[in-house]
Parts: sequence; C-alpha cells; structure tokens
Amino acid sequence: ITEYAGRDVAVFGLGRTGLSAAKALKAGGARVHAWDDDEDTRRQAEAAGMTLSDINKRDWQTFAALVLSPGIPYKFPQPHRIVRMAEMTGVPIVGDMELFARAVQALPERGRPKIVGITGTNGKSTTTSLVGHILKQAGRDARIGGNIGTGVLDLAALHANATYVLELSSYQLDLVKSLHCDIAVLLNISPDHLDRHGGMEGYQAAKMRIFQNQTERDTAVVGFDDVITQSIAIGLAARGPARVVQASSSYALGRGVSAVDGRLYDSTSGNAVFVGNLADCAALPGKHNHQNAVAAYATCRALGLDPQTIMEGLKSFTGLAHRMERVGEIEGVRFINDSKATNAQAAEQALKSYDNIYWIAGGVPKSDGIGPLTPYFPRISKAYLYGEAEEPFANALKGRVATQGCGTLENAVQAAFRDAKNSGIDNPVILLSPACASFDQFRDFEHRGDTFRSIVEAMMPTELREL
Ligand code: UMA
Ligand code: ADP
Repeated sequence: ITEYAGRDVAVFGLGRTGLSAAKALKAGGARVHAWDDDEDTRRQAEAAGMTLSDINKRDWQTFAALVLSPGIPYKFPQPHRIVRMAEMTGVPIVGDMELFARAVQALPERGRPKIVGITGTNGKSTTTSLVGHILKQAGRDARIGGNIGTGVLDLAALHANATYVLELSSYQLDLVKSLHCDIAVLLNISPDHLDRHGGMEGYQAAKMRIFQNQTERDTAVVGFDDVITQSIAIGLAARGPARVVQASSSYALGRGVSAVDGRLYDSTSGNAVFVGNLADCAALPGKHNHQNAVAAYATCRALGLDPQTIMEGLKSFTGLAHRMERVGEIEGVRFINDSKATNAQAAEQALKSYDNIYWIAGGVPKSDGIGPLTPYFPRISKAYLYGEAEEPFANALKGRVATQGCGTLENAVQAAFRDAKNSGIDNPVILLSPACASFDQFRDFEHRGDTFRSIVEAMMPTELREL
C-alpha cells in the first residue's frame, strides 16, 4: 500500500486487521502510528515487532487517515472515542478493504485482478471457501480472505491473473467506498448485529454496499430464498447496471440458478439445464448449504468455469470446522460442533437437521433471542444453557423444553452426555449450536468450538480420540 508513502497514518485496533494494515502501510513507506485500547494486545503487538504510538496523545492534524478495525464501534451503539477524534479533526476513516480496493483501482485496468465479494447474514464463510476451492481445483490462482479470518492485506501481492475471493462482513462494508466487485454475492438477510447498525435498515444498507461501483460488465449474485433479498434482487435487476443472477435453494427459477430437492439447475440462459445432484456433495448437506452451493455455482459460472468443473468442485469440497462439524462419538452419542451458529437463523439449520437433540446453547444472546426457533423445540430432548443467555433462554423454553442451567460450556457438555447416554434413545446427538455470540466466555467462535472439541476429546477413551 503506497498511497500514504511519507505520510503519518493512525492504525487503531491491533487484531488481525490492524496488524496486517500496519505492516502493509509500513512496507509502502507510511509512518504508522499503531494503537489498541487493550494493554495485553499492545504488548503482544510490540513483541511481534510493531512500534506503538499512543494516538490519543498525538496531534491529529498530522494524520492523513485513520485505519479502523471492523470490530470497533463506528456509528452505533455510539462512535468509539477515536472515531469522534477523527471526525472532529477531519481525518478520513478507512478500513483495510478500502486500502485494498484503492490499491486495485490504482492499477491499469488490464493489470487488475478479479474481485469476488461475498456477504449475507449466514453462509459467507462456507460460500467463500467453496468458491475458492472450486477455482483452485480448476487451476485458477484464487486467494481467500477478509472476514473469513485472513486480513485482505495479508494476502499475496496483487496480480492480474489472480482472483480475490473476499468474505465481507457488514462492519467491513461500512468502511468501504471504492471497492468494486466484478462479482458481488448477497446470500440472505435476517436480523444480526443490529446494535452496530442502529437497526435493520442500517444493517441492510451496509450489506447493499457490496454492489456499489458495479458496472454493466459485472455480476450480482443474489439469494432468492428470503423476502428481503428477493426484493433486492428484483430492485437491482430493474435498476442495473450489473447483470443480476438469482440463486435459490427453494424455487425453480425461470432465470437463474436453483436447487430443487437438491437437483441443481442452471436456467441463466432461459432454459433449465440439469447440472448435477447436490446429494453427491457430502460436505454440503441441508437446504442452507444448497443456497451456498447455488451461489457458488453462479459465481464460478460468471468467472467462466464450465458447469461440470464446478460440479466436481462442489463434490470434492470437504467443509469447514465449527459448522455442523462432527467431532466424535462416545457410547453411541454423537457430538456436533456448530459453534459458528451465532444467531437464531444459523442455529435453525442445525436444529432442522437432527432429532433427539441434547442442545447446548449460550453466550451473549442476539436481539431476537431464540423465538424464531420455536418450531424446532419438539426436536430437543433437553437444553443445557450457559453464559449470559442462561436466564433469557430458560424463560423462552419454559413449559416446552426441559432445561438445565450449567454456568459453563464444560458443565453443559458433561451434563448433556450423562443424560444422552442414559436416555435409551438410539444415536442421540449433543449439539453445540449456541445462537449467541461467544464473547462473555470465549475469544471468538473458533475458541468456543475448539474448547468444545477438547472437552469431548478429554471424555473419550484414548483409542477413540480423533486427534
Ligand atoms: N479494540 C479496541 N477498542 C475497542 C474494540 C476493540 O482497541 O473498543 C481492539 C481489540 O483490543 C482488538 C482489536 O481491536 O485488539 C480487534 O479488532 P477487530 O474486532 O476488528 O478484530 P480483528 O482481529 O481485526 O478481526 C476482524 C474481524 N472481526 C470482527 O469484525 C469483529 C474478523 O472477523 C476477520 O476475520 C478479521 O478482521 C480479518 O478480516 C471475525 C468476526 O467475528 C471472524 N466477524 C464478525 C462476524 O462474522 O459475525 C463480523
Ligand atoms: P457466516 O460466515 O456467514 O457466519 P458460515 O458459513 O460460517 O457463515 O456458517 C455459519 C452458520 O450458519 C453455521 O452454523 C452454518 O451451519 C449456518 N449456515 C451456513 N450457511 C447458511 C445459509 N446459507 N443460511 C443459513 N444458515 C447457514
């Protein structure tokens, strides 16, 4: 990133985003002033070779920009103190995606890589890694990053033959102006992160930013399974300029890509052409994964891959950890790690997929709680609750599902195992699908899922451990 060569830039937040941005800016000749509210994080950054500079005490007139990490409150619930300082002093606020987007725009048109942006409330990581996998398998130079875990500025240097497949969160989209996606994918929209966007309208507006700067040469792949994205697809098709491809796991679309009872049809040209059976794709079970598959198919077609190559990639995909991931079986009891289910719509997919569920849920609840899961309560044998959600979830389940307050994840797993193995039911399932954020007891969903896996492994007889 050479845009700020010889100038002072403030980088605030020293997690994955801040560290990679600071490194890229420094390599491009900027004077970087890196800071984080958290003392431990600052110490770690320093140990990793970063020079710290307390931006609270600097003269802000000297800063050419503030690079803000996506997790730091930008507008809601209230702007972080540092955001207010930037606004008061007129310092432009950018995210790492914006720096990346500008670096791409600065290249001559023929030298620009292809950019695929993927967003939606759920399914982003699965679809991102699925598209990356299909492209790689087809021999393309695909680079996967963004919200999926690798900061975009940590990806290999820009190259005209590369395709960047970027998972974009609503937080990241709030911080971009220049991003131009050759293919922009919006999977679905349901309420999530509303506190950070001031409500549903702000959340939806952030998601729509994925389509900004698209031209008639570009493609917008839009899910057609929920009412919000349906109306977005129709609106975009009417307004243009990008070509809109609708993608549905529920409806046989006249024009678009659909999965009907797991059969994948491509009707982008107006005639429905059967492509293959998603039942052959072991790592993509369930209608929600069919939504991810149709979106990935439409994306790869727009990148010029042929249908059969894409189908091969869908079949050989092996799936991601923490999404309905089987982590073991003890005495006939299966353990499923769905830690990534951080909201009700994601947990719904897991509850739909099993019977005789010993359900572990808890953490920091979302605004709509577990109300949307009511139709699936009959599948739950008992719920084991922990963390901040313990009380509100117990109230929501009262009179419908037996519950036990467990305090911690470890207590919950042990209590669920005791009950499940003594239940006399064939092949019961212990399902961690928390419908909550993890932050009260864990660093993130990965830490929560890894902890679940460790607890299960510690309970296994040595010869059964799937290390
Ligand atoms: N910090 C402060 N002050 C604050 C808040 C945070 O100094 O008031 C500091 C923290 O001490 C920490 C740093 O900011 O050191 C964290 O910044 P961050 O929360 O933006 O996290 P990163 O490590 O930079 O990771 C971010 C994404 N995290 C969030 O948006 C919360 C990662 O997505 C992403 O993988 C990474 O950038 C690379 O692009 C994670 C996520 O949970 C998986 N995303 C949310 C989601 O998927 O629901 C949006
Ligand atoms: P994201 O990156 O958007 O959080 P993931 O692919 O990591 O999405 O999946 C997160 C959770 O949502 C998992 O519990 C998974 O089973 C569920 N899920 C995956 N795809 C979808 C989808 N298209 N619609 C609803 N839920 C989904």
